[in-house]
Amino acid sequence: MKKITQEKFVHEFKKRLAEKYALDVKDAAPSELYQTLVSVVKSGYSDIWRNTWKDYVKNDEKQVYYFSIEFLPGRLLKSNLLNMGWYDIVEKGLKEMGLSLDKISEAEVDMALGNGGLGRLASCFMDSLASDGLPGNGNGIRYKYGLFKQKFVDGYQIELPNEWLTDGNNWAVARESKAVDVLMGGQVHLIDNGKYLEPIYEGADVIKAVPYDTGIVGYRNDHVNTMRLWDAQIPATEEVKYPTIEDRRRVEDLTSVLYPDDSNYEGRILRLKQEYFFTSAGIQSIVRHYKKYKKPLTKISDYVAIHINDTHPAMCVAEFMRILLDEKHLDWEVAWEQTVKTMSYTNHTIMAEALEKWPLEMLEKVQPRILQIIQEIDRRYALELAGKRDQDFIDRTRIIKDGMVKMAHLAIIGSHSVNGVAKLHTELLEDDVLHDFYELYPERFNNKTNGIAVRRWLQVANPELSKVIDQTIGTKWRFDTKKLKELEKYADDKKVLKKIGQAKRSNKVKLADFIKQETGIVVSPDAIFDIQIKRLHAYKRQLLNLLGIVKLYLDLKDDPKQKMIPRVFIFGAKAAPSYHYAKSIIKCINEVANLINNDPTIKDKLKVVFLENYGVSLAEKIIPAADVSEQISTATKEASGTSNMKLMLNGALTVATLDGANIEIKDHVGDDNIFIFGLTKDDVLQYEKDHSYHSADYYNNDPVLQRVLNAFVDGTIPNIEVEGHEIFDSLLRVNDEFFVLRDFEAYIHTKEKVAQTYADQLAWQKKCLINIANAGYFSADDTVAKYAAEIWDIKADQPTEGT
Ligand code: 26Q
Repeated sequence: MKKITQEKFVHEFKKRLAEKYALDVKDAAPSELYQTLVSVVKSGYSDIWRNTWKDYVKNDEKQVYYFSIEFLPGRLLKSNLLNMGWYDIVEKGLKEMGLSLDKISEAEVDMALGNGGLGRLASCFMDSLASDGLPGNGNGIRYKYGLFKQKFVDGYQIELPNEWLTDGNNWAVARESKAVDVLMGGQVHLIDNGKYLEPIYEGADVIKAVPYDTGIVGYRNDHVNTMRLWDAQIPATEEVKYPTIEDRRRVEDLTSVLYPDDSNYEGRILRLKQEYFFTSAGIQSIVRHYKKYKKPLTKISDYVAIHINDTHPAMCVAEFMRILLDEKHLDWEVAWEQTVKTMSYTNHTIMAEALEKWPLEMLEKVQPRILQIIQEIDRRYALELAGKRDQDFIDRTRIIKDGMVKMAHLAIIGSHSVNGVAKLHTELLEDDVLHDFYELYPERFNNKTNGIAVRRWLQVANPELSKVIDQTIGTKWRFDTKKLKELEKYADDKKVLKKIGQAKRSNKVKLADFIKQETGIVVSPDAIFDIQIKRLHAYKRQLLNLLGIVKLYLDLKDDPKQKMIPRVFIFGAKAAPSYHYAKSIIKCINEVANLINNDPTIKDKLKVVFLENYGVSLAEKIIPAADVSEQISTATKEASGTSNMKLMLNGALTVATLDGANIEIKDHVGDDNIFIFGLTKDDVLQYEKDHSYHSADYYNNDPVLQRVLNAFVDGTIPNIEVEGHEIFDSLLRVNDEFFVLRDFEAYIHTKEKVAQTYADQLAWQKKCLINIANAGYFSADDTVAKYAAEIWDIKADQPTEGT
């Protein structure tokens, strides 16, 4: 990294501000200061960035390419400064000029090119690949509009476009010289030219894919990787083919919007086109770059690993085959061997409605040659199993069935590795959802429990707590998060516990100020801050949380003098625009919030805050201030979860079902330091098998539950005539698919235990400390190191001295 001193930084910053905007520091707007700072920061790592990728080729290093249709990096400024080792110097330098890093940082618009967990995981992995010194690249789409901006109007979610590029994004560099052509649509015929079968395309659209590269700075290791996002443009030679605005739109729209549905598959042709577009562009650029290695294509899997993040880039398998066959003229068998050795696939869900299946006709429309290749892979797969497995097995597992292409089957058959994202999730894949494939290819299956970028989620987001940790165990944890474990030695040290409590309190004061400023709601930092932040989905059961809140409210109305520790319930959640039920839950939460926050008998004993537009930057404000982390999905439904890890790392205690990575959190902190409740995996699977669950029984037999549910339909909660009935019906008439009523009593009981525990602050802080100390096990640095060793077979740089 370029060396810097405070003096040099101040000089450089002023010089660039004057050059770029002809302004003095005191006259510049925050966005001008921000852009200037970006240019200083970029100049600090640009030499290393160039060296990093050149060294890969020079040293014949194997590289991984992480293909993901979503990346959710959030803001890059502070995280880059931290990783470069420049944070303190720049913060002080800015202060010397009368400026604040915090304020300038707020001028950065979040890069929100993802929906939630899967996209954020991809970005945590990018940070960790670089920080582990690994040769790793991202490959994705540069959407013109990020995930919609959420507003509430009368309690309803409204979606506004997220035009994140209006100010330009100066972290990325457009590389016209590395553009590739992607062919889509038209027809294809194979002709035998005497040497091989040559595909002849007719009437295909040629789309120019232009890469925008962003440097991903490793943590103090002089290593900068690349995240490459593709934009779709009309090639200069093809301008005449697109004479009208609508024609041009057809191309430009390809990379215009991110699909806002998560955990719910929708078979839209534009989505399929996006999938092929970034897959083809990425694979073409990899094969082109491989030439620099001067090695034969029959060895490409020794130098290239390609990772398929969920099935969205599953066409990687067919596109790689297409290039090896049609352009490089390898034999099928040789090409197939290289493909399987190169590809690996992560599954992120077991929910049937989220599994991608595309009609053959759609694939044919998007890329007829790719369909041909998939059909041939499928034919050979069935042929190979014929006689070895019964017909039923073959029909169940083949790629094409009933006119549909199953993308998960393509990814599994075309990869040497298939992994789940938490122990329980992998177990469910092996025993249940993908059991046939597990039987067929047991060696391909493995678990890689998710992890998080501890640098962003603790060092950047929570400087107060970071300082306390430094003072207690030194700073080594900043390089190796497992060292956080040393905190456990101080579990009974009252001084340390008090300091942890003070850091939390000061973060809660900050969040309370923010809430006041954003919503006008006044909350007390002495209340329990109880947090649920994640996409809004029925299986995540925000509704269970809401029923618990309504119960507390009704109890307080019965007995307003009741002594209780004040509670503040904070929600952050976006619903997919087409997900009607999720939007109804948002409306109900907002109306319950209105009712409670404006009821004078409640005073400040209970407050409900639903913050708008949840995303990475808002998460960085909320998480450090959390006391309680709600991880209450129906067991088996949440593949892993990652907000559970972020909250634990920041000293929140988890209220959890035995689902996803919650189980591993429990295993690390022990039963005394987490609040577990509810149905287990086996209970849920049993109910789903024997259909013995009748939600109405729980309503009929529990007067408390009756009263809470009636509040949704009898006017107690105002302004939800429609939504209240919808929710009531979903729980009672449609038999409560996610067992909300079944888990209600256990949940209430557990929340009572939480409040009792909180009353003894020292005991509470001890549990917080144990959670922080054990969160190091969920570092994405370790997760990625396992992918590198066990799946990708890539090696790290020799570590350099921290700067
Ligand atoms: C698919 C087809 C068409 C349109 C949209 C989609 C689509 C988009 C996004 C399907 C799924 C997603 C996102 C899924 C996701 O975020 N899954 C989460 O992944 C996390 C990281 O592994 C886990 O921690 C969560 O448990 C899982 O829900």
